[in-house]
Amino acid sequence: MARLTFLAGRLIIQHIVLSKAFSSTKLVCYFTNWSQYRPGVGKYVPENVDPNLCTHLIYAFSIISSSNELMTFEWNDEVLYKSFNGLKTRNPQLKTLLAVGGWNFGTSQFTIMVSTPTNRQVFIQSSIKFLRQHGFDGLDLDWEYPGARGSPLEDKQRFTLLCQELLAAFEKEAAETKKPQLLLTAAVAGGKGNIDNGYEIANISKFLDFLNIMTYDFHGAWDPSTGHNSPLYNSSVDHGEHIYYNVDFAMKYWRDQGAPLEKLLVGFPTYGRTFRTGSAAQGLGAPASGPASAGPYTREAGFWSYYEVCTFLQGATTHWIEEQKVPYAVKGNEWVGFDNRQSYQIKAQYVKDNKFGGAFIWSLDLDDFGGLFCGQGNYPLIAYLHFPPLPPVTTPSPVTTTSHPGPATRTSAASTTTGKTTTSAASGGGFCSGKADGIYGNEKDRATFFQCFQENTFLQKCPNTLVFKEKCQCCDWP
Ligand SMILES: *[C@@H]1O[C@H](CO)[C@@H](O)[C@H](O)[C@H]1NC(C)=O
Ligand SMILES: *[C@@H]1O[C@H](CO)[C@@H](O)[C@H](O)[C@H]1NC(C)=O
Ligand SMILES: CC(=O)N[C@H]1CO[C@H](CO)[C@@H](O)[C@@H]1O
Repeated sequence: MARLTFLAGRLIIQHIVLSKAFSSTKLVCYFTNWSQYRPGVGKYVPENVDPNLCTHLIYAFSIISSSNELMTFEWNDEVLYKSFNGLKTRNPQLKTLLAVGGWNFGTSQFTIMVSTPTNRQVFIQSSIKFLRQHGFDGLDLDWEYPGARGSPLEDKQRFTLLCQELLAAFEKEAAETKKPQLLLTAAVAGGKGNIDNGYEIANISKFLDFLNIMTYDFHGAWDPSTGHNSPLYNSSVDHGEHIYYNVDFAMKYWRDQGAPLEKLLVGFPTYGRTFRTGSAAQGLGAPASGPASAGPYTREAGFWSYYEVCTFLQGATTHWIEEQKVPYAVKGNEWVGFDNRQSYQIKAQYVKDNKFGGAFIWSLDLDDFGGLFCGQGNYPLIAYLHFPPLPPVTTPSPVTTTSHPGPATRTSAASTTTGKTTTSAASGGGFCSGKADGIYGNEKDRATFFQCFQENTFLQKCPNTLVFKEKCQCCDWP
């Protein structure tokens, strides 16, 4: 008993020493207000968040009202804020921020808000009140993007003014109330054109506590050929502007224009981007015609959560892009570029080698948070991120580099035992012949379902004891 107590004590001390030594390395994780609507086991609410996984949590998103005030978006945001900020009782070191904006919110209300000193002050004062009222520790600006998507070029300077005035107001409020000062951060573009149009880098870096560089969405179904969502480096198939579309270029571009290293956080996606390819060429840079089928949980064509990727990987062929240090997988005519533990390990080493301030994750709900799909435990990607990084993953190698068989050659059932989901791939003549792309229940076995893509039949098995439900078109608890 005494020995156990002693050991436990040592572990705690080690933990404190370790967290102190690396306390400057941040791991910032985004929570999304819409993942609560995912069906079945995809549903994600603040109760699913592990309060010890990340150093900072960011709630996405709040919006700006037509009277320039910070406000809620979802009908139940205030309830969610409460349980979200309540996570801090279980980890007192944890900091929470509220993000404002996001891709869908667009730019127009930001443009109006920054256009006059009065509008900016209304926003700033309402933000302070709102953040304090709900117990957040800071504000994360997610304007996508100043100077783009309808936002005029002068918004570049006005964004600087917004950051400057927010910081001044946060300092003043902290001095007056004797409360710890609110944090001010921003999620900013990773694409060169948007960076050039959007930010006075050296100026805004002075006012922000840290900057989340969105080093993902570099390639997707909007492109005419396959490319990776978040490659670490460029590739030999990159031409024109595409040579800039990688993590390494974006991070060094921000750094070299005056953003301090310790404020720069590298974006780690917990999702992949998909394409539909022909059957002749299926490598990197192969012709593509739009997205693969939507995932059963995320239900957005072109985009699969890591746990949906895990289902797809059973029976698929996985390749490693050596130049870019990231994997992709192919099955039938579907192609996905994603991140796994191996690419996370290499990117974490990159963060450390280049002395960046840490990493941020988009997003918590897209990892295999419940450990049901990938056979790698809860949060297999996020929990794998350590600073300094763990040694490279060796056995079993998570990627193969075999050349893929054409769809027609995959006639036998190829079931695997690595994950908790198994798949058999059948030929074009099976269940899906004559059927539209999509997911179909299997009357003969409720623990399985058919995924049809261009009349190819893929029999998928639900993880664990889950069964397929027609209502959500997904696997769920029986
Ligand atoms: C940004 O910094 C430069 C150099 O210090 C300065 O000339 C410029 O006015 C600043 N921009 C704004 C909007 O304050
Ligand atoms: C591509 O990456 C390599 C290795 O990082 C680098 O040396 C090269 O300059 C890059 N090419 C371009 C066009 O950016
Ligand atoms: C489900 C849903 O509608 N979620 C919303 C969360 O907040 C953002 C604000 O940017 C909305 O755009 C989302 O639609």
